[in-house]
Amino acid sequence: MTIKHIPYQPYKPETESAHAAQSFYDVVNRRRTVRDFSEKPVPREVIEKVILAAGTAPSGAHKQPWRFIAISNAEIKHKIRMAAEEVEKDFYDNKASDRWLKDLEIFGTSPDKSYMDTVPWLIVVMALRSTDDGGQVYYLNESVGIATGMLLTAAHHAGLATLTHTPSPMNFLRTVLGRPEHERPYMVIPMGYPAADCTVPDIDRKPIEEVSVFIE
Ligand code: IYR
Repeated sequence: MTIKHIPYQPYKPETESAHAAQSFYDVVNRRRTVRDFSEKPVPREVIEKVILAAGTAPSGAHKQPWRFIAISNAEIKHKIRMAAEEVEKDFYDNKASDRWLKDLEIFGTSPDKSYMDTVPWLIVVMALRSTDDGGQVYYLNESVGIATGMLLTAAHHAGLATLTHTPSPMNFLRTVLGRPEHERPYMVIPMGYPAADCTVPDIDRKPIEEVSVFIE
């Protein structure tokens, strides 16, 4: 049995595709990972829309195997900061290889995650290992990865800055947040306005020749 099919309503940009593609690129090309956030509040409604945008991602058999835990509660953010700093200390002091630390050196990252107290929202992305009623999910990492990318893009489009944080191991998130077994912590995304004096590393992006192969 197939689900009822309805006419597709194509999205038609107001300008021709070449122009629309250029302007979207101009917008997303300004997205940067940010580690200094402003305390300026972001209304819950904005975060809800950003999450809804993320949830438009395609997923294996349309199981939508994700949940976005949006935290503005100062105590919970602080708890997450403390637990994240503990695992990060272990990462920087013991777990990371010399090569890894060398690759990170230029970015000046460290176990200090004080931005978690400053930023108005922490979004913890959960990958659902099964549906809420115990059903099978498919292509879990691919599906959640796409949705997370869309979350970052939607936040950027709304003028918000983000950071992709992957404390390792991150199982503590499920305990701190009291989430069920089938939710696997996938990423922590601080989301808010950048601090007024925020700086970012002066890096380049690979040119089209390097990131693509065209077979025409
Ligand atoms: N998770 C650590 C380390 C880290 C690893 C990579 I790869 C980065 O691109 C950035 C940081 C941390 O958050 O500091």
